[in-house]
Amino acid sequence: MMIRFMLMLIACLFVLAGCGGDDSATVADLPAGAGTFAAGGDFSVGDSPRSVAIGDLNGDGILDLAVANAGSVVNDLIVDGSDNVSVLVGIGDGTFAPVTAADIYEAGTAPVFVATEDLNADGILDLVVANSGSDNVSVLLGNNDGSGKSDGTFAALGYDVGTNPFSLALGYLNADLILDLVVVNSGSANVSVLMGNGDGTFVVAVDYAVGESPRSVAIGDLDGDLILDLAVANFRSLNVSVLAGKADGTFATADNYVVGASPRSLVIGDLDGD
Ligand SMILES: [Ca+2]
Ligand SMILES: [Ca+2]
Ligand SMILES: [Ca+2]
Ligand SMILES: [Ca+2]
Repeated sequence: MMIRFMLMLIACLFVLAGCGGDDSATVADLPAGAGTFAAGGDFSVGDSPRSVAIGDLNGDGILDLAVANAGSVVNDLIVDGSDNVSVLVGIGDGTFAPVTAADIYEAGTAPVFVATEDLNADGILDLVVANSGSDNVSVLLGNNDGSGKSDGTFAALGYDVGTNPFSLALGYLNADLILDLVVVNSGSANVSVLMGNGDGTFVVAVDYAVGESPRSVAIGDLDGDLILDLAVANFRSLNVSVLAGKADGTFATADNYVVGASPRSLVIGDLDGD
């Protein structure tokens, strides 16, 4: 096996957004020159925030937050969902404006993960949301204000994926320089790969089997062929699935590697410096 990589498993770090039950996002400021954090403040969002993404979502040069409000999800079962995403607009001093109705965007049922990238290369950040309860992802494209800048609002599209999507990652899986999407489906033991069209839309998902109850995916070139591969942490089968990428954005059947108990998250890096 020529794969040269090491996978570092890290514990589930729910930074900023709580694991459920607390309906506010906590922000800590990093003082200049210091390696410590001071309390920044609590800002109300929706029910049971589970994930947060950071970016300048309204194009004013100040970082903002998008928070996925999952409602109550217990052992993958949705008890109650607020089914939306809250956008907290940064003021520039480390605090955020109060969320108003205009800052709340409907997603699918029980959104548990949110990421932000510019999917259609218009210079305006977009949001991608994994909806655990409705087995789909919501793509919220940032709206143009008519002058080429963000107007601070989003329009939603939806794409079906596997059962109980838990998290997702974005990367350039083929050579078209258009971002593509990988969604981890905890309930159906697979990942859904959705190739981007360039206009913010995606083609219908292609699914690849992985281990049981996958929770997290990382994208990186693990075998040095300059084509991105996937590594998936499988919570219940106690292993990591590695799917070697092909140049067209498809993937080989997974190779599985045993790891410790209940892997939830992983990162890819050159850990031995070679
Ligand atoms: Ca902003
Ligand atoms: Ca965009
Ligand atoms: Ca692509
Ligand atoms: Ca590769």
